[in-house]
Order: sequence, then structure tokens, then C-alpha cells
Amino acid sequence: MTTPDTLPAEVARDISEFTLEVPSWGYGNSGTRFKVFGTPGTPRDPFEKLTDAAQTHAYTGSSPRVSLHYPWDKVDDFGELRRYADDLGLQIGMINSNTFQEDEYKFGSLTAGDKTVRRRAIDHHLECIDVMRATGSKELKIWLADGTNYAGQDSIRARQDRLAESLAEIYLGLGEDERLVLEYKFFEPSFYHTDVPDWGTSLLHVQALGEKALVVLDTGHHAPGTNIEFIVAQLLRQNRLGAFDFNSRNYADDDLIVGSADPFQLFRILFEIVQVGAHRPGSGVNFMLDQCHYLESKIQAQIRSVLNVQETLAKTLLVDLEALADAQERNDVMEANAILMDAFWTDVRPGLAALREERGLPADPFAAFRASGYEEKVAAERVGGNQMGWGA
Ligand code: PSV
Ligand code: MN
Repeated sequence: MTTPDTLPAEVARDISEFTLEVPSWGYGNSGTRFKVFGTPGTPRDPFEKLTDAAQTHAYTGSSPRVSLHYPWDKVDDFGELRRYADDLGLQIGMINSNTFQEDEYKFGSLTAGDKTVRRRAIDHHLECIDVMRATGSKELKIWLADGTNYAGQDSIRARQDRLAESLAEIYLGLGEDERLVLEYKFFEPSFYHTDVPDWGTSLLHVQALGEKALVVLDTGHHAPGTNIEFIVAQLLRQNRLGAFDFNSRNYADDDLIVGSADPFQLFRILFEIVQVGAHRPGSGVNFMLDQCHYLESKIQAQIRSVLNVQETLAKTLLVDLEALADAQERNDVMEANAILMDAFWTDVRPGLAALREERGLPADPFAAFRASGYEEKVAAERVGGNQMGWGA
């Protein structure tokens, strides 16, 4: 194990240029299906969510975009929200559609057998595209809760056909420089079948749509034991990896701090990314966090995730690719694996701290934020009103 005090120049450059997008809902209240917990200081409107998200960016210098969820983040004037973000040094990122919280979508949205319901769901996505235009966003993110609970409940095949048709209509609504990204998840809320359960299904649909449609990989949306880095490599080969929803899972879709459950998995995923330079700006992959916090401090948790991704990215950038290729060519299993592990065990924290100071950022963003008094300040100020949370 080595502890370089400074990072190699190319690694430092890549880390400085790398950015993550944060979720507006990560700053609101959340919980489990048993209870949503309130926390003093939680934002009461999308403006306050942006104010909090700006803290993550101020301390890390690496999270300038915020994803919105619609209609959770509905405001009267999206132009005003955009200007507010701009004043904070932020941009509005992806617009996440939401067809999972209204009664009419009980039996499906874009896949629903009922034509009127399907129409409503398609129109909702077209409305999301309007929100994109008002906020300066270029990406529509779709995750569907659609599925069934019992064999025979509905035709799996007919639902795929309806999904393809609905997506095609939404796709037609996109402008030249706008994209659609389709997220998959293997179960929940449906417990028998899900209409977009895996990367293969998502890939088939986006390939049928066209080049402006790509796949979103949420790290929490796979069965235990799934080799996620394989999926990453495969989607990159097809030029269809549009975005990540990073988080950690132990059991199902746990939405925990990135890198907290399995830091080595995060390393393996990012290693597939850096080998083809997909971490660089302009690669077309949007790195996003999709977390929910109800036990831990929300801003601290977002900062911790940004730092965990940065540290892990730096480690992957330290892999000696030439030596690795050489070992692989010789089928030297032990050496090839040791090269990877050597990078994984390298302590990059001192090098990152030095880089942050060079960039005018706190060497330890996490400690600096905790000491800033911001949380106490907003807890005292944000009294009254309704705190935002799931469904709000
Ligand atoms: C679904 O579980 C999901 O991962 C989607 O990205 C949703 O938009 C998000 O969570 C809501 O928390
Ligand atoms: Mn997600």
C-alpha cells in the first residue's frame, strides 16, 4: 500500500474535471415504507432544496447539477427556479418523470391496458420535456413502477408492446440536443414481473427508439451477486450508457451512501468507466447520486458520497494499465489481480486533500461543512411550513 502526497498530474486533472449530479429528493425527507421521518431544517420547497444542494457543491467543488423530480419539484415558474439555481452556481440536471404516485397508475402507466391512462402517462412525459426547456435541462429520465403481482394478471407481451409505443411517442417529442434515459429495476413495487426489469430490456427499448435514448444504471437495482461492472462494460460497448444512479445496497433498493456497503464494487464499476475515458466531461455519461436519507444528515450524506466517488475514481486512475495488459496477455492471473488490488488499497486521501487546497476548496470538505454551522442555522430558520418529502 502506498500513500502518495500528491496525485499524478493527469489524475489530478481528471478528478478536478469530474462532476456528479445530486438528486433534489436527497435533500427532502424520506423513510421506509413504514415511516417517513422529519428532520429539523428540511427544505420546504424546491428553492430550499437547491440552497442545500449548493452546500454540497460549495464544499466539494464537484456537484454543480441537481436533478429534479416532477411533479415533486413542481413550481409556478420554472424560469425562476432556473435563475435561482444559476445564482447559486448550479444547473438543473435531469428531469425525472413520476408516474408512480397517482391512483390512476395503479395498474401501470406507459404500459397500462387502459388507453386513457396511457395517454395521461405519455402527456406527463411530454410535460416533463416542457420542464426541461424551461429549466435548461437536456435529459428526461424515466423510471417506471409498472409491473404485475401475480402470474396471469396481465399479458407480459402486450405490456411490452404498449411500452414500446408509448416510448416512441415520447421520443418524438425530444429536440435534437435532448436525450431520454430509461432506468431499470428488477422488482419493487411489483413483486411478480416488472416491465423494465433489467439492462437488456432497457437496452432493447432504447435501441428501438434511436440514438438519443440511453440506459440508466442504478447500482441498487440488481439481484444480489449481479456483476454490475459487466453490465457497465457491455453498455459502454454499445454506446448506450446514459447515466448512473449511484447509491449502496445491502439487500434491495436501499438507497444508502455511495461506497458505504461495498467500496470495492464501486471501484470495479469505475474501473470499467476509466478504461474507456467515460469519466471525462463530454463522454455522454451523467454520473448521478440517487440516495435517500432519513437516519443521517442529508447534506453530510451527499458530501460523503461525492467524496467516496472521488476517492474511488482516483484509485481506478492509478491502475497501471500497461502492466495490467501485460499480465493479462501472459495469463498471469495472480499478477493481474494484484495490480488492481494495489491501486484499490492506495490511500489517495492526502493527494486529494492537497488537490482541493490547490483548487481553493477545504482539504476536508466533510469536516468543514460540519463545522460551518449551516445545519443549525437552517434548523433555526426553517420553522413552519411543510417539509418536503416523498410525494411532496
Ligand atoms: C426507483 O427506485 C428510483 O431509483 C428511481 O430513480 C426514482 O426516480 C427514484 O428511485 C425515486 O427515489
Ligand atoms: Mn434510481
